[in-house]
Amino acid sequence: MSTANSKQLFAEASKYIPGGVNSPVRAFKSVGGDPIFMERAKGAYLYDADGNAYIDYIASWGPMIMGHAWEPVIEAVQKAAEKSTSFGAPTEMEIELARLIVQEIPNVERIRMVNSGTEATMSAVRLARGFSGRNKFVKFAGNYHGHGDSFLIKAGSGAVTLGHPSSPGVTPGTAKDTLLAEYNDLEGLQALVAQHPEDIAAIIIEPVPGNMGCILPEKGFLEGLRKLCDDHNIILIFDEVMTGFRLGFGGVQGTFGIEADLITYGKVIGAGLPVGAYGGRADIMEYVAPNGPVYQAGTLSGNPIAMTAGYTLLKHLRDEPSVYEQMASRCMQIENGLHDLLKTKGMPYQINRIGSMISLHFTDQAVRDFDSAKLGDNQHFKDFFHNMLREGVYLPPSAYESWFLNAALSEDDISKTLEAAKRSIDKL
Ligand code: HOZ
Repeated sequence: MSTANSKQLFAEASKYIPGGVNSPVRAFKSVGGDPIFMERAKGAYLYDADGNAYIDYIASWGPMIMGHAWEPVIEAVQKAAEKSTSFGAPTEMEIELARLIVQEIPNVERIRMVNSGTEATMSAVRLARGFSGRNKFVKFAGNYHGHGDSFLIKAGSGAVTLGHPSSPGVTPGTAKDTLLAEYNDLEGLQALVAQHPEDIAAIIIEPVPGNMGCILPEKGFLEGLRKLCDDHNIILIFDEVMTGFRLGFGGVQGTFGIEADLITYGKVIGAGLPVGAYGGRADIMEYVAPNGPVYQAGTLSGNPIAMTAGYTLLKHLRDEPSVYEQMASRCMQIENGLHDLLKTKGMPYQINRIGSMISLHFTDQAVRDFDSAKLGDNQHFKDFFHNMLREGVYLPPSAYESWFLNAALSEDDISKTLEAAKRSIDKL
């Protein structure tokens, strides 16, 4: 398989773009080698600049639930583009998408559209602070909430992939208001809250983390978290940028039956276009400008093309819940197949899976938090990643990222993936 064109494009990109990429994980730093430049994608397949095809297990980090270039979205986007790509004034499509979400997600009583998950989480924390009059908030080690200053402390995803979970450029003044807890450690969290009884505005969490690999909440953890927030008048923010409309239409909230006070969403709201949103309790959301004093704005917020794309996708997912069952069943086939292969090989590994999210960690310890996620053998991951890539399977280029399945994956694609995994694991 030649990747000469990708290599050339990377060399050219590196002259103009820092590191040759516009988002660090794409640079392949943690797995080594040069990134693959994509030219197009259709259904479950990516096609690179050299004409190679790959079965895609990233789905643009979640949102391509129906697969790439899904016709209903493409048609809707083309029609919307003819009417203008941006107005900077309200449009009816913003209402359609907001109404769909508010009507279907029980505790989202109001929703504000923004342009990315990062904007959504930054805005939600600012709102929680403004509403409560408190300054501090809690985040969990290894959770990633985008690249807002106050979140880049023990962050997961690209930050830890590159070995910089806490970024230079974040001032001590900002960092002091971010309190850190360990995921799945309710007692530790209770103790932390007890030390700051009147100061914590919010607890923000990836309720099912996907940025230190995929990790599942242990029994009682999310329930205990909800109760703790109620007991201390703390606003609970679920960051569902990855899990929203993916684990099921209701995201983690729907899957586990737990309601947050504020919820943040990302690119899935725009079917892969640059969109995010935050929503939740009306009393809190009405505190946002122009009704309330907490400021947040954006010319591109509620962009007509992105709203049309998101509405088309979400309406389909609401009406066709079988999409979720199909993706989960394919994901389970991958899980079972990998178990068989890795057990036969006799090497230490863990697989975490929920719905259509899955991750593989080369360690014999259960992966349940940031510390255990760090125990994975990265050399094995690197080798596995590159073996799979050569076989035409595109996995996340970091052991700290979840894999995301899409509904365009066929039985045949799953069989091909497992055959590729067999050859890849044999070579480890
Ligand atoms: N770290 C991001 C996903 N968790 C990757 C974003 C990207 O490179 O596109």
